[in-house]
Amino acid sequence: MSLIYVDGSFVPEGEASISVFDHGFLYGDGVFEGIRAYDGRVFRLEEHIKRLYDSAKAITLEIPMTREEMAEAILETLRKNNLRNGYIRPIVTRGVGDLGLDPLKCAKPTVLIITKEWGAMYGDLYEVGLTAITVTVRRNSPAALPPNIKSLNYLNNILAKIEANVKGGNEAIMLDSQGRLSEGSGDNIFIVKGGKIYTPYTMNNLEGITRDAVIGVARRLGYEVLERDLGLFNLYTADEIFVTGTAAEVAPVTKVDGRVIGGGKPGPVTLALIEAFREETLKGGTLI
Ligand code: PXG
Repeated sequence: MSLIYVDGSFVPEGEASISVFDHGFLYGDGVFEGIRAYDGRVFRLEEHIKRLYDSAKAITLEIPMTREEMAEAILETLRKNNLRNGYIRPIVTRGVGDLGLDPLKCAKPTVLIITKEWGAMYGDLYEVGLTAITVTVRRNSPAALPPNIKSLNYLNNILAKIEANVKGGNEAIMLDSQGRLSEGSGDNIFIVKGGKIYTPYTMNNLEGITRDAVIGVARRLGYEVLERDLGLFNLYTADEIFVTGTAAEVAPVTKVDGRVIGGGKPGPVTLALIEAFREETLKGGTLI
């Protein structure tokens, strides 16, 4: 059984708990990260911690430890669990309050770190490609709940995933309220057209750390990568589509809304990026 970091202590999984009055539970009032370790190295730990603290800042949540202490707590949780490959989920909630939603009633944020073994999220779909569905549920408007905040409030994404499941897809693709391409339920989206790689601006999606890493490796391989407003037409007529995320890594999409993409199999650019990203995860990183 794994050990969970709960407010500075390591607690066996079966005993790790939070209060029913915790506003993370009651209102989704909190932030989190999804991080991965590969072969004893935590991939882009500093960037994940930066995003965690930025998300917290945006919701005026003061994390009760320094970034260095957070990094050390993450590494220590991995060590305590003897994990060299796995998934890491730091969570900071507003903490215990009363039944009213006012965060001023919450005296102290709750800090949790969960770690787990984790393999390839989409199994053998990396070889054949995902079937994606563009869902009717629109991505939260940045004017209401900015998608850049990795908050505990994931219902928008879950509604998208439900719709994809119902319609027989492996992943949902979300548009924003203007019909611009936004992102998947838990990953960023890219298209390849005429040898160039395109991805939406990050106004209407989470600024993914895998997205950033993939843009970096793609440019190093010599591809032009452009941020651009994209719509359904760009999606349906793409030569290749792939999604990126800590869980998904780089995953090809070969079918969208019944349209076959790139002959129905992962294309050469996607395959090159899968390979280059894999290599990237095995070098650098923070040693556990
Ligand atoms: N968009 C959204 C909405 C996400 O939640 C990404 C993009 C990709 O970001 P990163 O930084 O991971 O490249 C995410 C991250 C899961 C799961 O269980 C999803 C994420 C992270 C960890 C687990 O589906 N999404």
